[in-house]
Amino acid sequence: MPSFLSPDAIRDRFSRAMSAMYQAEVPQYGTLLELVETVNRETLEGDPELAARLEAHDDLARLGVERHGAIRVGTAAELAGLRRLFAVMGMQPVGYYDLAAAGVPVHSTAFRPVDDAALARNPFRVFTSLLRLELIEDTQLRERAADILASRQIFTPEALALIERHEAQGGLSEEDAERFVAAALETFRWHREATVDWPTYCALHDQHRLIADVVCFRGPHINHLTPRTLDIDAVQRRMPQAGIAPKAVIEGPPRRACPILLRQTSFKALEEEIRFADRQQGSHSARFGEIEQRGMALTPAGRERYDRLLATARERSQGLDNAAHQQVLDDVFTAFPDDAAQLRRHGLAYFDYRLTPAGEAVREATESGERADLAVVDLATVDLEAAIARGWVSAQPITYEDFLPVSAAGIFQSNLGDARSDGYAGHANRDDFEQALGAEVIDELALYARREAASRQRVMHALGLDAQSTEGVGSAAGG
Ligand code: OOG
Ligand code: NI
Repeated sequence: MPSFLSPDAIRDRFSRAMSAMYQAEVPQYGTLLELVETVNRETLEGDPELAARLEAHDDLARLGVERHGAIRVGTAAELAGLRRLFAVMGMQPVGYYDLAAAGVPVHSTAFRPVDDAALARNPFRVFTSLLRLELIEDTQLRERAADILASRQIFTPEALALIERHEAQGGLSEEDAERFVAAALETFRWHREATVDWPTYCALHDQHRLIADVVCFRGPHINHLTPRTLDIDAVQRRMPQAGIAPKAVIEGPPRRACPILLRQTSFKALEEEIRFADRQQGSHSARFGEIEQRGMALTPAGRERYDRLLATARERSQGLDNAAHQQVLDDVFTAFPDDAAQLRRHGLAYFDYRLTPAGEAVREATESGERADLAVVDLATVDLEAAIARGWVSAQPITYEDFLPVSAAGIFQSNLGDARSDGYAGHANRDDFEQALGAEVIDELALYARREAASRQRVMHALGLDAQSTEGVGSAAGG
């Protein structure tokens, strides 16, 4: 029996290697990491209750390693190859994001781990976009771009061989995993040399900077790596002191007592020296820095309300600075409950249920057959709500592990100074994307719903309340 290194361990090593590479190449990323670490430490010291809550639900240990990255590819074969590469690390395509409507000619998914233990270990995610060449209007240029892309290979022979070995054996040995991490890293490395001459670069760049970024280089260089902060407003405020200029506004929902979904901000892409195939010297800008603050995952009902309120706020906050923009968001989002119990009862967010120490005592009593201490309780009346009210069960919001299309478009755009902001006419095309990927993308909402249902079942079983109905509780009741 060969012994394999777990996909979680491979992912953990890979995300650390990627972070080290990016830190060496983009020093501002290192500065940002330090700032985020400082703010996180100060936030936890100032809010021991938050620290305890994160700890109790496996969210604290991962904080220091938590990152997401982003890459962009040009062809179906490249996207499918990435699916196989990320599978070695237990990362699967979750969610479909259409950015064409916001004027960015790509559609995307996020490769990420999906189960609780894997997320707790290291939730490393990579936002992966596929260029939609069909949105280039100029036929000749479109064909030229397709030809250039068709002739490149973004994976090293060693990476390909190890992906195949993983698929054939069902895993990789420790030694192979080490080699895999090093080989896979090559795909995401920055190259100072473009594969095309200067006129070709300019022609593609004139269509859209993103097209030039995807087509003119040897591979899909990682364009940012994003640490997770517990207080994005504080980091945004302190970025200039650290010598980093943040983008104008923080994307996503406003600051809340109960944070929802995802808030993000970034710093502008660097202008980097490039040598073109005709020996022309020039520059290209692609790589930037970003931070994120993650809140709770919303149910379809919660998400619908979020999308509606965000659209209203955006109409009112065009052109405003961050402070004014946040004020508008605050005002508009008063219509969204900001109390965990209410969010849960109204089925707006997903929750993870666990036994409290008091609940553990009830479980032990149940197991040993003596429920003397419960004699006063008519168990038939104890449903999940009652168990929570009795202090046997805690409900902790489930962290949102995914992305937001409107925010993602805002991040793209802040780095594409000249980008068109009017949408492309082409419609979202999930089928095409899945065809290119060679697999279906996983529905992120189904993952949260399943996780919530499993946690509910576990506590009810532990308390010997399985037979109870769970009607009216949280999101499972919604349709
Ligand atoms: C991806 C931009 C989107 C996010 O966090 O929403 C993104 C890109 O620029 O390739 O990273
Ligand atoms: Ni990002």
